[in-house]
Amino acid sequence: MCFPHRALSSLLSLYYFFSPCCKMEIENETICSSGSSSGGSREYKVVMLGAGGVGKSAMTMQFISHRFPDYHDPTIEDAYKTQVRIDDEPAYLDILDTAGQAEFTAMRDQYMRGGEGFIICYSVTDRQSFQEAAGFKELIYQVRHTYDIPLVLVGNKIDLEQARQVSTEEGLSLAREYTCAFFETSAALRFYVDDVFYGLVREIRKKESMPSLMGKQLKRKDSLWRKLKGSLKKKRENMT
Ligand SMILES: Nc1nc2c(ncn2[C@@H]2O[C@H](COP(=O)(O)OP(=O)(O)O)[C@@H](O)[C@H]2O)c(=O)[nH]1
Ligand SMILES: [Mg+2]
Repeated sequence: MCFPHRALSSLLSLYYFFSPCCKMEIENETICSSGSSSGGSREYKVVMLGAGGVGKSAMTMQFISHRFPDYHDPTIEDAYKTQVRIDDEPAYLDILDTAGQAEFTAMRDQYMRGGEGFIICYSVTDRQSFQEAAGFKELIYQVRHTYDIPLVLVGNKIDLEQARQVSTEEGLSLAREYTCAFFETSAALRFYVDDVFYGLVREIRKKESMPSLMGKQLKRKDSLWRKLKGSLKKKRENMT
């Protein structure tokens, strides 16, 4: 594989951040400001969204185990856990790597409801995947009835600069529309992978610090997430 380092070096400084405007809509669901915890660390429920083949699994694997898989079954939908320190605070990330077309999966509503933050991925080499990314916020809204959800937008595969179909400006413009952080990444080269997950945790923490949401309950979200994990387990058992 050829990696155009010169083109990449100009992209290496890319990190865009748009502060979510302080919408005062309260979610239909209850959210707890303290969240659930695992072994003393705050647990963050993260959902990877995006068209098939954009690199959701590769990014998750790189983040969790610093490895770029040769092959990852595109139909496998699974959850991964890891503990990291972000801004000097421990964080326990529970990452759901979705597969298939989110619009049609039976589990979609469950993970849209249970997730605390979403990473919306597209590939910079695939315009169709960018168009799909533009629809995800609306899908989340249909389930959550608020736009005030922690999000990060990710344009992956920047190592394939020669095959680029989506410009940085277009990604930036969608992130502005979403009022969310934006990163261009390469899961293959592990460029900006940590920044994506750290950025999302920072978004969730920022949202929690908003007084309007203090004191709410996370119990419902926890039980939804547990139910979702149960469905995933059942699906895996049926496959074997
Ligand atoms: N060149 C390049 N290939 C990538 C990158 N990320 C993923 N891929 C490849 O794209 C294909 C789909 O990746 P995968 O993680 O399975 O996509 P998913 O369907 O979104 O989970 C695989 O062949 C990966 O090796 C990347 O950053 N650069
Ligand atoms: Mg996958």
